[in-house]
Amino acid sequence: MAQFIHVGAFILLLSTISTAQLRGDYTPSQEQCNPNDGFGKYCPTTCGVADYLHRYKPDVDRQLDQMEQDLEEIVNLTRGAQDKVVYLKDSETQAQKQSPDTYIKKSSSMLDDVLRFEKSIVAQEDQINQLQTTLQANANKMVDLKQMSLQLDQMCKEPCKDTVEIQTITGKDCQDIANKGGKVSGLYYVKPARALEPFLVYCEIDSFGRGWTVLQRRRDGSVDFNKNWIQYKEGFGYLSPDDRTEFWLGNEKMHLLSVQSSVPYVLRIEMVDWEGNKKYADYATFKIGPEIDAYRLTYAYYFGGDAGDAFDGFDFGDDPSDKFYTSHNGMQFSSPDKDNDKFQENCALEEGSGWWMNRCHAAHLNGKYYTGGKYTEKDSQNGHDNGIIWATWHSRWYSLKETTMKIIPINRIGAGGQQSGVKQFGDI
Ligand SMILES: [Ca+2]
Repeated sequence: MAQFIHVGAFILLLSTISTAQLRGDYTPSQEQCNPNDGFGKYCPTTCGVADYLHRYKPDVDRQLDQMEQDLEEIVNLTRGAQDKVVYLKDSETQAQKQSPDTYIKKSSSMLDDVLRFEKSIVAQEDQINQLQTTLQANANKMVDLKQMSLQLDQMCKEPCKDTVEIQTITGKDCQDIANKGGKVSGLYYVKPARALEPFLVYCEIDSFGRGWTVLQRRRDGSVDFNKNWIQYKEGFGYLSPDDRTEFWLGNEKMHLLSVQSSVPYVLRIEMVDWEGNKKYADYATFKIGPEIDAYRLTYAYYFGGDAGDAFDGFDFGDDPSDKFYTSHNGMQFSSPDKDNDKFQENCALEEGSGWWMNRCHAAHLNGKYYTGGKYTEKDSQNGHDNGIIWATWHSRWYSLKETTMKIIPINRIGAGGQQSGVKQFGDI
């Protein structure tokens, strides 16, 4: 190709020179140039040719470049054409082979589809299995419900029974009821001397004909004893004819019962620990003052028992005044919303219960119910010993399982002797 350009350039050069000469715009210097036969009569000298070439070289170069570009374009076009030919040939070849390829592609695509469908089917099968499981579960539930429905139908055919049986005999307390012939323990109405209305109590009537009026019962922690003044005043929890529930009879009722007669009462406290051991403590001349005196607790003396006299306080070893400040005789009643204690704070509020708080207690039967007995500062509210405590029997970090507070006229407790009372309790 370079050679071709060279020849072309030469031809162009000659034609350009002749054209210029003919136009007469070139006047070569005779002094500088020697005639050269090669150029004939029109002179130009080799120098003139050189000058000419020098003057026209840029144009020639430009034109040569242009030519080169043109030629390159031609070459490119040629090459493009060749490529097209090759492409067409290939296309032809491919066209000949195309049919099998299409089928391969199509079949491959179909395989993909099949795989996809298979996945979808597996997923749907799982869903169907799940739905079948749910369906089966529902069917089972339906069967259960039908059975329950049948049982309920059967029950409804039987006449309804009043499951709470209230005894008909009434009296001023449970001993009075026992004296009038009441022989079974259960629910009775009593009307103490100064009571405006009779109210329901649980009477525990034993084989000696003694009628105990029950004031408090803990047995399973089913009732929350974290209550306020009004609730402790009126009573809370549940009375049951078979002594299966927990309750606080109420400070007002306790007051009315305990002050009604010239014959003083004995308060008996019975306790059961988590090992099944049973102990009791009796207090003579038990009285609860009126509300105006904040239901103050008083008794004459510790009447006996095997649980020890925790109402008299307990020396915990923390302070010399422990025993004095944990005694209960003469204490007013405190509740979380009413502070009548000897402590700068409110014991009842800090411990979450109502009681005849001092600063605060050695005995506390309305404490929090701790299943299992043992508890720690971490378990308790504000780190206080707030369980069901009888410090002369178990540690203050041991909460009792069951408690009962009940009263009986003092002249009846001797029926069969004090020991018989113990024996009776042991037989429960
Ligand atoms: Ca206080």
